[in-house]
Amino acid sequence: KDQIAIVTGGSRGIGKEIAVKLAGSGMKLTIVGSSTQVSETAEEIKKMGYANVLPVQADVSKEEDMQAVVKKTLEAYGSIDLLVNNAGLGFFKLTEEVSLEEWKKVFEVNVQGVFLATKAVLPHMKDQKSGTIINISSDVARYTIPNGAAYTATKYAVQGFSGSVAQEVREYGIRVGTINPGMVDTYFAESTQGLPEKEDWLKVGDIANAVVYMASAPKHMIIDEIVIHPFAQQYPI
Ligand code: NJP
Repeated sequence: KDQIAIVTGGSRGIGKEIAVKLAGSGMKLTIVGSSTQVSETAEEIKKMGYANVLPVQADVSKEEDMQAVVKKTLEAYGSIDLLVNNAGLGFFKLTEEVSLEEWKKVFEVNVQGVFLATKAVLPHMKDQKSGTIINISSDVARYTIPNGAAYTATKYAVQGFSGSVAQEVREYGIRVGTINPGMVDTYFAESTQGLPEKEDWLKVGDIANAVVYMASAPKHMIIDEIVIHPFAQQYPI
């Protein structure tokens, strides 16, 4: 049977490479992004030789959008086996400089978005009694950092949400896990991918490989969490 995946934030950065590697592993895909870039990215991936890439322009923080993503995926492919909650944003500044709008926005995308996408796929995964949900969290949920309290708080929330849902859906054969990357060279936090100063950082493929590994684990096995960071980034262990 064909294996079907939804990747949020699949238009660039880590999510785009997750999409490419999942397509390379034989999966059919829906990629989600809030801007029109998602369609261009789908065309790019198709040109690599992977025909089954459906772009859906949707905002993960909107319930009707995420319900529509699931509906369109089921109409196109008939099933959903993997959800990768990857869409996310971050900004880094002193706490007193964070506006309430910024605080709300980062929670809406990073936490509410994970909730709404998960909520939308669960009825289908429960019916089919299988499925995998991988949430791209962050190493900041394991090792707090200064100047990123709002972002850090969202990723702790993703950890808590993931652990709780994992227990809830276990009896349906559904696996939930997180991947917690350190610094990855992407467009994250208004950055640009490929800058020379990010040469030592993780590459998008490092995280995409972890997703493929986690998603393709045999059914008797669950990988709860992978923490992965550049060798150049030292943790206070
Ligand atoms: O970031 P970036 P990454 N609805 O900015 C999409 C985590 N992480 O790949 O909406 C739907 O290159 C956006 O598309 P668009 C991080 O927290 C990263 O690095 O069209 N989609 C784009 O495709 C995040 O969870 C680092 O602009 C929305 C994508 O999300 C994940 O990795 C370290 C959206 C963002 O691509 C991927 O981030 C770490 C919305 N409302 C964790 N808002 C790191 N890079 O160092 C955004 O620990 N997107």
